[in-house]
Amino acid sequence: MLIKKRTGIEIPSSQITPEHLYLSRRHFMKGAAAIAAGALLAACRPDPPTTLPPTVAASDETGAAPATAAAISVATDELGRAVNSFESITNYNNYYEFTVDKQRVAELAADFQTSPWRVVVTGMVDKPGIYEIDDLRRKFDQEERIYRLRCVEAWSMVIPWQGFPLAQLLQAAQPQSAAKYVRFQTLYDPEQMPGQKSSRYEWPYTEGLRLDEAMHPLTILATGLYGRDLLPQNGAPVRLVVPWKYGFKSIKSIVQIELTDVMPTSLWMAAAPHEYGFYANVNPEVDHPRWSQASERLIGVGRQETLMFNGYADQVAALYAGMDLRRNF
Ligand SMILES: Nc1nc2c(c(=O)[nH]1)N[C@H]1C(S)=C(S)[C@@H](COP(=O)(O)O)O[C@H]1N2
Ligand SMILES: [Mo]
Repeated sequence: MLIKKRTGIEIPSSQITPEHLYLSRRHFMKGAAAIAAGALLAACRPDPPTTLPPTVAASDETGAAPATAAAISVATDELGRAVNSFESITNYNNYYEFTVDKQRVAELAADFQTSPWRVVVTGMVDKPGIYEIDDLRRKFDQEERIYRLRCVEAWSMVIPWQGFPLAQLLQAAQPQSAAKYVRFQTLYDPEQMPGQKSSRYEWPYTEGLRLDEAMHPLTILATGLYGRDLLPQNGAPVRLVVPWKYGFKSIKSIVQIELTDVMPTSLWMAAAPHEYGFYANVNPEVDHPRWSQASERLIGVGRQETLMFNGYADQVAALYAGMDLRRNF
């Protein structure tokens, strides 16, 4: 876990690590031509072997040349895995409200209105509240966290988020002693989010955590990545990030956070209860009914073994002491 404490509301670019600036500038300045050429290169290059050490410069899937070792050595997670490129993180997304095509989310979400935006904190709390997005940035210390994101579909990325621990917001709301769970809800607006017109899922997207999971210091509300505000495709203006759980728990574009004594039913639990449970902890030993979870494709690097709790076992395994992780999947 890499925590760089950030103070203040907006992170001035002078405070962003030179490595990130380097990485982002490298990508922002690359023209479409370079990317297209890279894609060609990528097409005729095999996936690196699974044994590739993560510290080896990881090129992104656009095939762009890897940054120099010196430039990326700091922009890694605590396991030494290089952060994915800004392009990868913002152009390969799951956001079913817009489309199920990961490579078209960015384009279809581009005009999504994320301002003004309010987040309601409600339910079993002594201090319910309505927060403007700027309140969230101002009232809670913004930090940078480099986290692995492991999708249940067996691909993964390393993402440098900005945000703040959800615990800070919950503490401000003062949960009542009967509160046991936190339920999160995405904006419901089928005009802006055409995917919500599909009756296949029970909209709006909802997710849930046990209160102790929600209070865990690794659990954050993210408002940015790579030193910039979130783009719509990544869940602007504010989304959850729970790095030891499958990516679908990290609900995007949140408008409501409710404390409750009932275990919330998530959109995915409702859609396919035998495939998606409440916990959804990353677990290489418990396969998805339709595919193995033993390994994953780290975008830009290649296939590698999946780690228990996505590599955060030291910090979170105690939350599940004595639980049958096969039954509580
Ligand atoms: N509202 C909402 N949140 C969502 C999703 C979604 O479809 N809708 N997809 C989830 C899934 S499956 C993953 S893997 C992550 C992807 O986050 P990213 O696109 O920012 O990498 O968002 C999660 N949060
Ligand atoms: Mo996912």
